[in-house]
Amino acid sequence: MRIGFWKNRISRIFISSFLVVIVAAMTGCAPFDVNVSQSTKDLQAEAEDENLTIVGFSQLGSESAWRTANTKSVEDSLTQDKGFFLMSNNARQSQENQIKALRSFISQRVDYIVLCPVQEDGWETVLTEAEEAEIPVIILDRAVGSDCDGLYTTFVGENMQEEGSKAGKWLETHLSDKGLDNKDINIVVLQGTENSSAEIGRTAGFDNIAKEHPNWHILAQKDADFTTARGKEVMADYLKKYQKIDVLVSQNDDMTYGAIEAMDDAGVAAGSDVAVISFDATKSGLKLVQQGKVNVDIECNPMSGPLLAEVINKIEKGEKVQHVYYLDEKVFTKDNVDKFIDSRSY
Ligand code: GYE
Repeated sequence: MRIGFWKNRISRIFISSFLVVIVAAMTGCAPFDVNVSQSTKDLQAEAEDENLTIVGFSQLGSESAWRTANTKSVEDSLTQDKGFFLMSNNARQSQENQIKALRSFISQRVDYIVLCPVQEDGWETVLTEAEEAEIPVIILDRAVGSDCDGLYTTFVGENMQEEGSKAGKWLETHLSDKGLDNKDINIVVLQGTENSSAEIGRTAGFDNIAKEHPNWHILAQKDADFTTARGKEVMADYLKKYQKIDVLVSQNDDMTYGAIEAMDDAGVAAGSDVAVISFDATKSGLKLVQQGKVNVDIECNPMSGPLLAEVINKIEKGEKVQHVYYLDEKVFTKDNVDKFIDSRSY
């Protein structure tokens, strides 16, 4: 538990910003733009009385419906009336922007940093700077590499390798039910953002099952960056290149939408000519399950905001927290989708 040396955190930001302005005025060279807007100043002044917990949140981007839901979950959970002052930054899929945001949070001496890392590697230096500034870091959603194991307090997110395993186990059952256990099965994969823990985990989880089946042939695994446009492009290439595709594994619903468009264009029936395995289980993805165009949608739960707020409050109270918190996640097929789709908020 970090021993903050100033009781009122907001005054720390306020005073440090004020001192920078003085230094800048005297030397004519601002070490960084001090552009605390009037609304932020008002909020800081207001927060000063309430002693809010200041959280700097580096979100990796807004590439998918899942990401939008994840951002909303955090912003709805870390609100002023719940005791937080949230500074949120969208890095637009750039690690460089995330590192800049973290350094800005460090210089403003926030109480916590929440990082949703666009990729696994390249965080050791900046997370060491946060540690030296005695600012606890919470990793959200995606993971950082093992070289950073001692540099963050806890991880709150999803078990991506388990999600990949669930996909492999579903395919085993699907093929067995159809009496295709020993038939040659041609598989293509649309991977998410390269070197993201979502891509690494889902790929590893599925591959571990696939290697138990010599009759499963993974023809190609290509990065389609979790977007619909790239999913359509890569799937169209696959359809041109491979005579027979039996299964598509698409590592998120947004890429699946694009892949289905490509299959429609090629006169291939998604969900029957090609079995479609998708991830995220957004409402739109579940609708495709109901329509029979997606055979299984493996849930990846973006609603980590409430658990994040709970963990920060535990740390604030000096309570011990786990090093890893995984969210509950289901598997959706035609058999159970109707029970859950109406309650899906994203
Ligand atoms: O599957 C995808 C988003 O990091 C688990 O990122 C998340 C992934 C999710 O773009 O839709």
